[in-house]
Amino acid sequence: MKQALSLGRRGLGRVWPNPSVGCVIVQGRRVVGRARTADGGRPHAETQALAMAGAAGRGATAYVTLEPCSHHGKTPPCAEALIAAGVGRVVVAAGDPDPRVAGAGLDRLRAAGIEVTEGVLRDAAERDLAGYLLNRRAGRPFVTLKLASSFDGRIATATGESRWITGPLARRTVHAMRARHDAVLVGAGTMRADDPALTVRGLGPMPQPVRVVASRRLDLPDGRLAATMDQALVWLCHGGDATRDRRTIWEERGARLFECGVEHRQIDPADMLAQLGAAGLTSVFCEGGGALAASLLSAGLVDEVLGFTAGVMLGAEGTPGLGAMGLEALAEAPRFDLVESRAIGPDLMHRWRVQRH
Ligand code: AOF
Ligand code: ZN
Repeated sequence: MKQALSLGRRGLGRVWPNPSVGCVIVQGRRVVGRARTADGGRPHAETQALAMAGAAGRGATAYVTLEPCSHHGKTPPCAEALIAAGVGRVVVAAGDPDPRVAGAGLDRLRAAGIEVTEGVLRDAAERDLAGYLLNRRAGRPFVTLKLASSFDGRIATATGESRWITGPLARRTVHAMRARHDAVLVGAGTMRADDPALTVRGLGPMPQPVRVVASRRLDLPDGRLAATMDQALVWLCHGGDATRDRRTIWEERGARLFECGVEHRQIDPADMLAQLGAAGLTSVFCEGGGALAASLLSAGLVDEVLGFTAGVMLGAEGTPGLGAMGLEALAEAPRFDLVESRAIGPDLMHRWRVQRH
C-alpha cells in the first residue's frame, strides 16, 4: 500500500477533477502490475495495473489507495474490471465519498466473492487525497497558502523591492510545489506589483497548473500573463462591477471568467472557491498577495500554510505579508499546527496544517 500511495502522489496536479489513485497488483511475492490514474484523470489506476498484470492478475491481491469505482462513468467501473480479471483479494486505503461510489464499489467486490480489506493506511491516503476528498465533501478545493517573507514577516521593502527575499533553492521548491497543485491563485495586487507568469519553469516537462487570478474589476496589467496565454489555462475570478470591455478582452484572449459575489469591496472567497471546486479543481496554491491571503484566512478557508523564511530583516516600513484580517481578539486568530520544518539552502521552510475545531 505504501508503494501504491507513492505512485498516487506522482499524479498530484495532473489528474483533476479526478483523484490521483495508486494501484499495485501482487501475485505471490511478485509485483505484476502497478499504475496511477492517468494524466487528465483517465484511465483509472486499476484498469491500467490490470492490463499490465494480464493473466497474472488471476488470484492476485490488488492494493488500491481509493475504493474502486462502481459507476459507469466515462470509463467502465474498476470494480467490474477487478472481478473480470479474477483478482482474489482487494486491499483498500480510503473510501470514495463520490455519491456514485460511496461503498458500492466494495459491496460489488464482496458480492462477487472477493475478499476485501479496507482502511489500510487510511490516514496517509486521506492526507494524499485531501484535495479530492474536500472537493467531494465540502465542494471546494484544498487551499495551500504560500508566504515567502523576511524573518520579520515582510514581503517587500518600503519601495516595493521584493526580488529576491528567499534564495534560488527556495524558489525552485516553490516551482515544484506549483506543479503538484491543480491551480495557482493570486490577487490583482500581486499581478500589478510583480507581473508574474505563474508557470512552472526550470524543472523539465511538467504539468502546468491553471493560473487563477482574483481581480474584482479585472484591472490587470497587459504583462506576462497576457503574453503566455498558450502556456497554461487562465481563469479569472471577478466581481459584477468588472466592465463589459475588460471581460471581452480577456475572453477573447482565451481566459475563462467566473463572476463571483463581492463582500467588503473584495471578491467573496467562499463563493470563488465554490465555483473553482465546481469547475473541478481539487487543490489551489495561493501565492498572495496580502489582501487575498488575509481574506482567505479570515474566512477559515486556508487548509495549509507553507512558509519560507529568509534571514533578512526589513523592519516596520516593509510590506507585511498579510493584509488586515479584522481580528479583535487572539482567540479569533486562525491557528495552525507545525507538520514539517526544514532548511532549504539559507532559508527555512515550515509547513502548517490548520487546526479544525
Ligand atoms: C478508481 N480509480 O484511478 C480513479 C477513480 O469521470 P470518471 O468516469 O473518470 O469517474 C470519476 C470518478 O471515479 C471520481 O469521482 C472517483 O469517484 C473515481 N476515481 N476511481 O477506481 C481511479 N481516479
Ligand atoms: Zn475506476
